[in-house]
Amino acid sequence: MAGAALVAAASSSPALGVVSQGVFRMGADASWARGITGAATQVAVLDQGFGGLAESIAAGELPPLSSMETRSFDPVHGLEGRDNLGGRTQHGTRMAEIVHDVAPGARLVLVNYDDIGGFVRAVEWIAASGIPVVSHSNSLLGGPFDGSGVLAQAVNGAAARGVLWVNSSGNFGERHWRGVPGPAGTEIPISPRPGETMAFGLGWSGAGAEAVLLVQRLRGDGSWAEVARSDRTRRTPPVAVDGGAWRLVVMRTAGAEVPVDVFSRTVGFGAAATADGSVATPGDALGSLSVGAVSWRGTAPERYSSRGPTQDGRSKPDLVGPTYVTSNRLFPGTAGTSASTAHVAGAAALIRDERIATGARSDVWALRAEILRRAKRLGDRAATGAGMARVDVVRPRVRLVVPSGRRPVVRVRATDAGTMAAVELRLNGRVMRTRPGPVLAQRIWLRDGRNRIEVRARDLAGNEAVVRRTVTRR
Ligand SMILES: [Ca+2]
Ligand SMILES: [Ca+2]
Repeated sequence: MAGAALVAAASSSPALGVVSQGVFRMGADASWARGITGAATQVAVLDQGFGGLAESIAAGELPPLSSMETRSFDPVHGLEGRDNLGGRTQHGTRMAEIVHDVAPGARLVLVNYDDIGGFVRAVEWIAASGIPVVSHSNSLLGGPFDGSGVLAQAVNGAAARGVLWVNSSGNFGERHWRGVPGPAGTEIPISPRPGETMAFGLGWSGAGAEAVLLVQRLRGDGSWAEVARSDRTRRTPPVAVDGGAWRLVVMRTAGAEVPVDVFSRTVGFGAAATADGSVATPGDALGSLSVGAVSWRGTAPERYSSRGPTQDGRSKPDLVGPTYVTSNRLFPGTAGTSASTAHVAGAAALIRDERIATGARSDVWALRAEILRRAKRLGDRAATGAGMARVDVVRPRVRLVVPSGRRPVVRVRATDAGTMAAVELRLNGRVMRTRPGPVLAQRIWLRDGRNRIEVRARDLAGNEAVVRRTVTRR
């Protein structure tokens, strides 16, 4: 079949474990082919928890502990940590596995935190340690979301000290609401399922304005009972759902009428959701390279992937990374803007190493600019920014060898340092059958008269080469 995709699944080797499909989508393997693996760059994976770490190392999906550094800013649970809802989590371990897949030579620093204070201390430690790249796949739901919040300021501070901060834009495309609530309150309908745990946050811009979010449950007599309300961090505590009917009420309590953003950790807002402006913090930070999600197979942003603009009208996310990948065979289909972010952080390590190897500037702003320049443009800029993260920006190499004598055979060869996606060969406008494989090596038997040959070769990172040649045989 002409144009057949030559790569379908994650590749696997005893030395590297399972390697994420996103590696090949970004063309990270083209860097590996030149000996660039991230060995000159430390990458901090910042998360709330690293459960399952020993199992991952034993499975060969992460380097031995002696080759990594760890640091915990969770005084209660240590590196194992807990997630936003207080549950056990392996999230950080999954993220580290992805960074390791993309940049297997990079030295990983696993850092976790419990909440806002721990986050700020972790950021300070990372910046003071001189770690050049951070992968952080988490969002805080307490605003503001205009780049001025506590987390955003911490990230900006790290960027000013030379840290390339790669952050998820968030998975809130269907879990975000925006409106101007009145003093009597505005209702947001929700339909949580029994067994779910809910948590919400809200934010607004504007001095003097205040708002509060109430989580309410329907009573037997038809009135609504308050179960939880947002605190001074503008977040509600987790609420366990054991059935019943629920709603949110957002209420202005002081100051001018301003738009208020409400985010939900788990429960969708259905038809009431507003996808625009759904970037949480610190993905809203100026100093953050914020990452949205596109499947490693596709080009369209995922519906859940948070979209810009920020509350103060800036474009975010900055780019997207591949998601729905398998980086550890026990966890197929790791998804969300989280996985995308870890891929981009790994790509940043490779691109930084390339710049160091060629003597180019490797500081945070030069690196950031090059990552955005290399990205493969996609549609829907509000969701995809500069496009899909890409390490490999070199087109496939196509060679046509035309015989000088009377031998009626043209030899065609198409190769790429990364992974080839498709090669199409046409003779006089007709697609020729080609043998699938990473390298196209084909012979074309010429007919008498004019032979129009066209070769189209596209790598998985989206670089295409088109070569046309007319050979006349008498
Ligand atoms: Ca792996
Ligand atoms: Ca290429």
